[in-house]
Order: sequence, then C-alpha cells, then structure tokens
Amino acid sequence: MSAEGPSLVTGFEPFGGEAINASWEAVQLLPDSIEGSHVERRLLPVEFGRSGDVLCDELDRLSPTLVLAVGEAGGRAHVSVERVALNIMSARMPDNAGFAPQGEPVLAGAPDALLATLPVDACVDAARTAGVPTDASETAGLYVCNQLMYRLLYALRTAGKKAPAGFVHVPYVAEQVLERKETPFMPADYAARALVAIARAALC
Ligand code: PCA
Repeated sequence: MSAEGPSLVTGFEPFGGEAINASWEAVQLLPDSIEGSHVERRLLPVEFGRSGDVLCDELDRLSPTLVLAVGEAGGRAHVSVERVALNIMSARMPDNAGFAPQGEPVLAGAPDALLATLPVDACVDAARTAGVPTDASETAGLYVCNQLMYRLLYALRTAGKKAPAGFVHVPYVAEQVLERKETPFMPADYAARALVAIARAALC
C-alpha cells in the first residue's frame, strides 16, 4: 500500500532534569518510510502551549496521513497506547518554560475529553505481535503529553481531517534508570519496533 501523505511522528525534548527523553530516542530509530508513507519526525519542547502550537503548524503544513505523538512515561514498564486526552492541565512540576498550570483547561470551551482516532486495540495487538510489551492506557496524565494529545485531536477534528491520530507513551531507556532502583526500562529499539507496528496498524 502506498499512503498519500507523510506520517508525522513527534518526540519530546528532555525534561525533569533528565539528559535524554526516551521518546526521541525511539523516534530517531524509525525507518524513513512506513507502509509507503514518508516518516516526518519532529522534536517538540516540553512546554504547555508551545508544543501544541508547533504541532498544529506542522499539521497545516504537512497534511499528514497519520499522526503519532510520542512521549516518555518514566515508571511504566510497557509501551502504552493512550485512549483519551482530557481538557485539563495539572503540572506536578513546572514545564521547561517554568509554567505549572493547576487545573486550567487546555482549550477553554472545548469538549472535556477527546478519544484517540487511531484503532487503539488493533495497535496494541500489532505491537504485541511484534514482540513488544504494550498495553492500552486510560490516562495520558495531566501534564504536557496529555495537553499535546488534546491539541492534536482537537485540531484534526475541527479541521475535518480524517487522519488517524494518537499518543504513545514509552518507558525510560536503560541509561535513565542506572541510579533508580526497581524502575522499569525498555531499549529504544524495542520501543521503535512498537511504534512501527502501531503506525502500520493505523495506516492499514
Ligand atoms: N513526557 C511528559 C511530557 C514530555 C514527556 O516526554 C508527559 O508524560 O506529560
């Protein structure tokens, strides 16, 4: 199958005192093309507002066939395909610009929740079939990743664009847990393999 437009895949810069972000480590390992769709990678700032603005500009510019936003969820053991984004921001720690919202909406007046438009269960099955521990997740948190997922789904919906879109959280990579006891990690090439399987399932 040859897809019409590119697949936009985003990862995040490091945050929370880390030197790397597992999401960008995985996104960098993706092939240049998946199912005939050119992979366009973008590195996003860990900032409420600006990450969503950059993503929305890219949606307008690229008109992607598929959008996979990827973030790091330290402490999770499996790749997780998020089902839902909530219209609320609540920060445990300030973002990389020093902003720490405490309960404000992502977009005032917009729906309380938006569901991923990629086929979550088929994506989870595909990643597992590819040999990578993967689950569906009922919460993307209330930090920058949830905000980005919400902005993504809202932008596509209001533009009437049908491209499947969603958010995937990946665990820490090994370097990040050297000093953390009992903390799960996953090599970036495993996470990348899951992302390829997820993208394929969403494109087919
Ligand atoms: N994870 C954070 C923000 C950036 C990232 O990679 C989150 O889950 O919100």
